[in-house]
Amino acid sequence: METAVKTVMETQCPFCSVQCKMTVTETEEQGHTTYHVAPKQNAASEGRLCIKGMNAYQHALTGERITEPLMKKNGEFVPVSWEEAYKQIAERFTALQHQFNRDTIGVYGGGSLTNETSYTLGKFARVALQTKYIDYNGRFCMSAAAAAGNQAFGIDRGLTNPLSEVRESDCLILAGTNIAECQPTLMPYFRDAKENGAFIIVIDPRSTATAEMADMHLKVKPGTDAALANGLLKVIIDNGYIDKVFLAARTTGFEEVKAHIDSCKIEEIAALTGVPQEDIERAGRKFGQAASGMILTARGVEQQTDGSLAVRNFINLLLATGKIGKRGSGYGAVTGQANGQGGREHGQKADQLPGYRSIENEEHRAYIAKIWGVDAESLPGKGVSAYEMMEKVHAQEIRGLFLMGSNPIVSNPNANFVEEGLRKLDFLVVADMLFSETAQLADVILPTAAYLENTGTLTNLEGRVLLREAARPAPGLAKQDWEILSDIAASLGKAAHFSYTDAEGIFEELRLASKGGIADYYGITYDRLRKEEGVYWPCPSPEHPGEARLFEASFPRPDGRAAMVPVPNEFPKEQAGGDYPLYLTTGRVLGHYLTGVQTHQSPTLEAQQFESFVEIHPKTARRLKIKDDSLVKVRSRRGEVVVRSKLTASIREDTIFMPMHWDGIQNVNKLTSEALDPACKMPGFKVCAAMVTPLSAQY
Ligand SMILES: Nc1nc2c(c(=O)[nH]1)N[C@H]1C(S)=C(S)[C@@H](COP(=O)(O)OP(=O)(O)OC[C@H]3O[C@@H](n4cnc5c(=O)[nH]c(N)nc54)[C@H](O)[C@@H]3O)O[C@H]1N2
Ligand SMILES: Nc1nc2c(c(=O)[nH]1)N[C@H]1C(S)=C(S)[C@@H](COP(=O)(O)OP(=O)(O)OC[C@H]3O[C@@H](n4cnc5c(=O)[nH]c(N)nc54)[C@H](O)[C@@H]3O)O[C@H]1N2
Ligand code: SF4
Ligand SMILES: [Mo]
Repeated sequence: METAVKTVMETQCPFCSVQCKMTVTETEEQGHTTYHVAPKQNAASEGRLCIKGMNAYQHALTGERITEPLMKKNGEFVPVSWEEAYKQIAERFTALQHQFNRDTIGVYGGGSLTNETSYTLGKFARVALQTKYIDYNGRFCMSAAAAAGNQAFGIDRGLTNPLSEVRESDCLILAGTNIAECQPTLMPYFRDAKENGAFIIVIDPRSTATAEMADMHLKVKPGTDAALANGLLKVIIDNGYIDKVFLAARTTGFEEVKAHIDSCKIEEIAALTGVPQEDIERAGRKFGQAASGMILTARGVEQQTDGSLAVRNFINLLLATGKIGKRGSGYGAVTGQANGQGGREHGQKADQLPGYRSIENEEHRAYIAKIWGVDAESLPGKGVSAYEMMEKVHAQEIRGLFLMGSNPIVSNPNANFVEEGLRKLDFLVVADMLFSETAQLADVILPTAAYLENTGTLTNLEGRVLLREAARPAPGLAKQDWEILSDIAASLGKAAHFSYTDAEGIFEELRLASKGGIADYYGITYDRLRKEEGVYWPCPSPEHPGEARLFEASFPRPDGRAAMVPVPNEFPKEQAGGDYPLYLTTGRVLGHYLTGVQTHQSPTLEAQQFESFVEIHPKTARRLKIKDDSLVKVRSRRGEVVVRSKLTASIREDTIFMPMHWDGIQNVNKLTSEALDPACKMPGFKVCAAMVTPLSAQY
């Protein structure tokens, strides 16, 4: 009798920032292969998994994986050897750099990449290609919160406290974060907090599953969070809930904030935000009176053209009430992608060197140049943000692009323009495991390892570094991302700087490169990560336990204090009216991930939700003669899409919502605007003016 052969794979989910651990067991029996997925204990997920994690193995094991390098010849992809692919890449990039200049090649990364790959990608751009143009999809994800954290606290780490302290907090404000669908395994922290007596306030234009758990839901008009935070601040200041001792000892700028708040009128804020005055007053009182409190923000607040300021204003609320640097009191930017945190620390950003060092700081440049064995003068300067890179692609200032871990045709705002630009490129290289919409435009596609096959560290939303080790070999000729980068660097004559043999070797270099930086990983080793359930950064020495709660004694700014700043109620944004009378906001659903390249490969997830939709309030729909579950056209000043209507009273009457997980005719980013936050270059994904019409009326 044939016996079953079991392969047990210990791994970590490739999707969101919780980074749940799991065991995937493959059983071969009588010619059949079955998979069993079981959650595994670790500190953040506490042994839970959501539906995406349970089904992640399906995209990694699909027959649709890219398993060999492909090159476009006469408009068709044909398999080639790695040698041929590398030769072609080196020749084309070098020729373009000779013909134009070094900066004519752009590098574009992603927050799903491990710390080791993110680090190598930054080095690849600066040392192998010597281009200043590198940025990554995290610009669309974390940049507003990062800017706000850096300005207010002097450091940007997702949560300033460990997740476990959510349970000990008396009042929680969840602003523009739909944890129930986007970090589902964290929900028990909030339910427990509630059982412990916490008061939970959710700020969202929709009654999401997260809002349903709350004690209060402020159904804000999209794009007006900065004003709403001013309203809450006003209630707190007017009622004397401020912490004078904390303000005097630990902050600067309160007087300016107070003067600004004194000039704000709560009725005006209520009218602007669409939140009733009594609700603003009650929420402000609850937060002001609570002994401890936390504020978490995510993309609802941050993906705005004033996103960094809106976050600063929520931070103002924490500082005014002294609710930070203490047990159960702190701030959290709920990071998004698997390595949304680590991916923004080690050099994928246009202005950044590893360890969160600045590419414009002479000392930082000299330190990193020494680690890399190059002249500091040879390091390029600061480049531009992700969408600005796409503008340069469109203007043909960037003629060649190296893309690893992103699908910009679907995820960038103003997607029609972005696609037009990418089609103009002289040479596009995409490293991916699947045929993304962007990969289809490539000249060369390089097959990479998926999460089950790839070793490296990822930093979760708490700033906890976790090790994920390869559990099976990559299919066919697919390689690890860092291997591909090292090989191309070698073809460009830079082998000496990229002589890595494994991910751990890169991590050892990253430890040194980050040493003394803000995001200091020096004390973290693979051995420690294997023994401990992850280690928090900053961790400056091997004996250091890692810092779980930040800011207990001081803030890492030159004066040791946190900086408060007055934030205006209004910021110029596209307003609804005329031909586009509705506010369109965008986001996510439980069962799909980002542009859907991975989750659309899962039959289980696809069965849950196989097409996009637009949420419309029934009253609005009646006015526009739109029936439920019917095809509609959604238009904005930039383009149009066709999706199915979903009538729901959970959304504001002046607002419609679309998820971002579909491409082509359903791609919501054909509608979104190219306007960026001037401080951090975050696009305003969360609000633009739009209109919906029944499709049938068009024919
Ligand atoms: N299922 C699933 N989970 C994911 C992802 C995924 O694609 N699918 N992606 C991961 C990534 S990369 C990220 S960045 C995170 C994103 O996590 P979230 O930011 O929580 O997700 P979103 O759905 O983009 O937006 C959150 C909420 O903001 C609300 N919102 C819209 N406009 C406004 C506004 O003006 N103000 C306020 N206050 N709220 C507003 C939306 O209605 C939505 O409910 O999720 C991660 N987890
Ligand atoms: N309208 C609207 N647009 C948005 C958002 C929104 O809320 N609304 N959110 C924005 C946010 S927060 C984000 S994070 C972006 C994300 O948007 P994208 O950057 O486009 O992210 P993904 O869809 O995850 O694309 C990742 C690609 O990389 C591949 N990939 C995954 N893992 C790896 C790996 O380890 N190595 C390599 N080489 N490839 C890999 C996948 O197969 C996929 O093709 O979208 C942004 N766009
Ligand atoms: S998607 Fe997030 S919450 Fe769900 S299993 Fe993966 S890491 Fe955990
Ligand atoms: Mo994200």
